Amino acid sequence: MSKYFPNVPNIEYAGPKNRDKFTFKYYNPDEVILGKSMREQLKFSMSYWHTLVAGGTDMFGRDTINKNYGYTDVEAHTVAKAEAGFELMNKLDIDYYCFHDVDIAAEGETLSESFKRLDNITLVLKDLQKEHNKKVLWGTSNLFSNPRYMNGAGTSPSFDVFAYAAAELKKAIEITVELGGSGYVFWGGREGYETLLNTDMGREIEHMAILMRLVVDYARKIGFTGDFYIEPKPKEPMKHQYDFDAATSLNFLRQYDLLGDFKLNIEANHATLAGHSFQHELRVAAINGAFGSVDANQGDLLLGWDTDQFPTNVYDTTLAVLEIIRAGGFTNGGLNFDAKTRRSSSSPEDIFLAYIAGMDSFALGLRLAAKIIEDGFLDEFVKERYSSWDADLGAKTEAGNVSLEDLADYAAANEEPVPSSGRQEYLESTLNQIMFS
Ligand code: XUL
Ligand code: CO
Repeated sequence: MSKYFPNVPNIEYAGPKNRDKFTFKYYNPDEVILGKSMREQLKFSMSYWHTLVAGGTDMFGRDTINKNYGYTDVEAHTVAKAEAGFELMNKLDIDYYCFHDVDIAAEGETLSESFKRLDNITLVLKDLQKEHNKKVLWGTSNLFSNPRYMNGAGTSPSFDVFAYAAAELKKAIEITVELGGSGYVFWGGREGYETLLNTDMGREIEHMAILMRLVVDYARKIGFTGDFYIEPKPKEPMKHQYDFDAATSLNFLRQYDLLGDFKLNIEANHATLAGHSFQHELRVAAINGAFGSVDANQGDLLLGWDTDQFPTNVYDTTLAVLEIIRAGGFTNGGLNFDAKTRRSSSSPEDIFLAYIAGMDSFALGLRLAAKIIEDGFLDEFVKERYSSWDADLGAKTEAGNVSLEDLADYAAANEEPVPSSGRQEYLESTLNQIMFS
């Protein structure tokens, strides 16, 4: 099938010395690394919205890339877009995709028209999935673009808007189940505020929890066995969003007893917008048993907004893969490229080149993370750094078997404690040595 991208061949692994632009240099899908194929370790996924829908429009200019796929009629275009997506996944050897309801079928004039369009395209997607052996990583509902959601969806001050959002969520979860999706994402696009002067924050957050509980209960009732995810983001579009970062989202999930059904979908560019590193957000999710999925991209520190660029920073991909592997790897989740080409990368070929760049950067990250794990130096250093907790009173303290008096007696009987060096620079240079040797 080479109907929509005739200039692009199937992308195959050719090794790091190859200079053909349409090859993988590091991603060799069936090569086994750390006990699993690269394909299983990385579980790459295509984002329907950036890849098949977005045309490059920004605040200052209109589309630079044509995503009509040869059709202007809504129905024909909807099907062509899906076919183009499967051609792209086939050529890049990507097994999964993620979508918002409005990506797969444009919203109609009424709820019933929108739902009819969704039903039609779901049948098409189901067939395409079967024919090409592709799966849905997660589905979601776009509850932020339509003007009705300008004050939020689940957190809207209007009950009617809340109910409308519930209807859209019900349909989106039905489609996700129908397509066999293994996840469902809540990204709180406008679930936050512009000013506290007009906002009842406590009530809004409570409403969001009610809506999530209703969706979970309904989804389980209709047979959804996958994971729900919150995708934290601190701001943009709103000045403040309630799912600010991993820690804030976990607090919400715990408070409303939703942690049994939810994990986190960590996006690199959202992490940096929150003033954290990608690695930090992955670690917070992991130590709370809530690591679920990843939206892979990167921001530009000089721009400071959600540029959703394809990830090419190999230090970041390496440290991210290290966190993912230490968290036990992906189960229902995967690595979704929530990434778009820059506005001036304006040809269809650029989309393939961007995916190759992102996939190769994570593949190289996986190879380097494996080197770091196999080398063992970092693990050994951290183990040694905490070794005073491994025996005697340290171990008893961790086990909860000491009193404050025991600790005071111990401190009094000992000399002034001498903290040991954290050796940051030495660790950073040794990391370079491991990565580049
Ligand atoms: C927006 C973003 C979304 C979510 C899904 O910043 O990341 O595309 O991933 O709604
Ligand atoms: Co995202």
